[in-house]
Amino acid sequence: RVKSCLRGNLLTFLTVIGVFGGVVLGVILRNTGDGPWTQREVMYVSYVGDIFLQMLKSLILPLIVASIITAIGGLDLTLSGKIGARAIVYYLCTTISAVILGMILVSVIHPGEGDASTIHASGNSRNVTTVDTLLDLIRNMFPPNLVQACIAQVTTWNMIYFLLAAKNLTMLDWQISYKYVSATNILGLVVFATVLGITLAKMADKGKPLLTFFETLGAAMLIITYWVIWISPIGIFFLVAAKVVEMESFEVIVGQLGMYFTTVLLGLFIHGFVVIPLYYSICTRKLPFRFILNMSQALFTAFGTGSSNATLPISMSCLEDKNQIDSRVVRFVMPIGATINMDGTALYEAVAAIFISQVRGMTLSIGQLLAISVTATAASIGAAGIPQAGLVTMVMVLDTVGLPPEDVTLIITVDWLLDRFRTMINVLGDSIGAGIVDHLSKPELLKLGQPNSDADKVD
Ligand code: DAS
Repeated sequence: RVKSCLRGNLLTFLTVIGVFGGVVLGVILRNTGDGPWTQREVMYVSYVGDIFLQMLKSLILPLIVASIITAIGGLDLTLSGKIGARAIVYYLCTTISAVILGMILVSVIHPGEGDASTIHASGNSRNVTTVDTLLDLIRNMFPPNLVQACIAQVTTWNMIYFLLAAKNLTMLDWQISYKYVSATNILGLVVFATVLGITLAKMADKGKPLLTFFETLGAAMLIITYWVIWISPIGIFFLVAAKVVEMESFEVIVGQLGMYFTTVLLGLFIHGFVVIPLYYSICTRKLPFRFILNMSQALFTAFGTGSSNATLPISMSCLEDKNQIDSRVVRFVMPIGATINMDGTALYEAVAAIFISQVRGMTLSIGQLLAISVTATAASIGAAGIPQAGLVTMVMVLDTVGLPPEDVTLIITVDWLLDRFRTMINVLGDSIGAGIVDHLSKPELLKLGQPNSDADKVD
């Protein structure tokens, strides 16, 4: 136990060094050469980090499928149902409280006022759709593309199409891009694995051989994760350095954009380190400090990669090895949480949509604010756990209040940095959720006996 504790803390220390060292290297590299770095030059800096990211991504698919199938298949269906219900209730409560917090902060701070010099307004906002009746509200809540967003997970391909769309494509093109380029669908994978897990649980002994296969696959994935974790400080070092080198100058973070940046960051901090810990302490009657400290390796990886999905193997490892959370809970709720529970993203989408309406000089009605809170929640569910996915689904929230998709270009310059912070809060929210569900399910899990997760341990 002492050895693994020392190893774990050494890893966290090295990861922290990786993040801050990456910033220092990035700043040094930015100041060398005679002008901005080309994409090709940046690629040389990020190369090692990209390999690390690919290693993590290669684990995601088998890890998510094996974890969910093993977790659900290994539990009796009543308990699976209870664990799933507890997780979903937690996800809805924390996401809605994140949206409400964001709306309060952006309305009080009002970042959309003041010095507009940093805001390059592009395009003109269409006539605002009035949402005065409940019918309007419902009609506006679920524009066709929002449903698509919740079904067709955002992928890297969509990011490319989105960035084209953010230029001057119409919303229709945007819908087309969603429909045809969504290459992988993590949400669909989670649903499939859940259904297969339930089926194997119902099949009892007949399902055992397949269940054993997925148990072995999951154990192998976590062992590989353990090896990859040791590379994370180096990978994060180069990923952060490359981002610092290529980002637009910090000078843009002033005026309205600076106030917007501060509002989102303040909201993320309050939600992540006050609201979510409050949920934890109320549900478990314990203080959350040690729990959060044990997740720091995952939080710094989330910051370095900007991806909940890529961080998932490390989040699961921190929960099982450092916080001693039951592996049946971790492997059930974490893949689902990383896919649909994004508190940081929901808060950010609500703040950004209202900020842009402030910049446009719009006064939003109660109906519109309600519509934003609902679509921000739904859009965060529809966002995939990949870099800047929240920026893509934000277009649905803007559409609710009649703002054109191009308006995301008003905030795009600072989005890559905000994305890292909101990804950290997303991962923290998922992890705290696993801790709460584990605590609430403890009596039933103890009756089932210890999980056979020791097979995953490596010496
Ligand atoms: N980067 C996303 C994640 O992995 C969050 C976002 O884009 O809002 O959680």
